[in-house]
Amino acid sequence: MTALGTITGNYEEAKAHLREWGFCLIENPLPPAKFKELAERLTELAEAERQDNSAFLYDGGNQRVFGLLNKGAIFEEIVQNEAVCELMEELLGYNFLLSSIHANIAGPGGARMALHPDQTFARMPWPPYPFVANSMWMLDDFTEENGATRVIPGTHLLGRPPDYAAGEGDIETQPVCGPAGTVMVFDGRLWHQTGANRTKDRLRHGILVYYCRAYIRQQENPFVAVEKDVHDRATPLMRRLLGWEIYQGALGQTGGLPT
Ligand SMILES: O=C(O)CCC(=O)C(=O)O
Repeated sequence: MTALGTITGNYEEAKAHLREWGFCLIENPLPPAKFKELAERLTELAEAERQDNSAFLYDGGNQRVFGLLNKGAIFEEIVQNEAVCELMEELLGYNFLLSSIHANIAGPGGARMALHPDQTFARMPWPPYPFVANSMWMLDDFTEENGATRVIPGTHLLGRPPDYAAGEGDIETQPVCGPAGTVMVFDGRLWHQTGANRTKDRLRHGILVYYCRAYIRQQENPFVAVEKDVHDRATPLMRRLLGWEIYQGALGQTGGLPT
């Protein structure tokens, strides 16, 4: 048991948590050595972007590292992770797409983020299912002190974002904690935020692998933003996730219907 949620290796149980709470926690979908490799690569990238002044720094101590598909083959591996993809299919249906992959590093002094669901781009009314869903790969232990992602369980069922004018942006949230090696999968309608990092010297490294239904526009345009060599070596699953496949014979055509 964590502060909130239950870490499980049983995907039927995880699907029940997604339905009830809007998130689930899955245990080591990859061996610990892979998480270590991810953490090392991300630390190297974040440091290099700080050094060459290209780092995206915000909220008083936090850093985003964008476009990870171009920044190491290990990131290609995690977007295709079998366990996460099974849960994404449950949330987003057949032939869902990769929307983006980037890291969010919560650093000492980093502020709590505004409370939000991920599908704020979608106009109301929302249908009774998510358009998008996210996964947070915990590369460090996520604790309340170091800025674990905070949520309000069950808000995915409200079918709307918080009403900020009515003060709902200030409703108390709870941290979703877990040891490094845990992945939180969450419904795009769930109200959540990055926690404040109240440590003196500990970074919280997390990678957000974000997916969308096959007919929703991807957050990052893969044909413009993803390097040619990544497309060239893409597996059949990766090609589908990037958006190379035609969906239901209708979307993604290049010069008419396939014969
Ligand atoms: O970093 C986190 O804990 C959550 C990030 C988040 O909510 C977002 O990027 O939309």
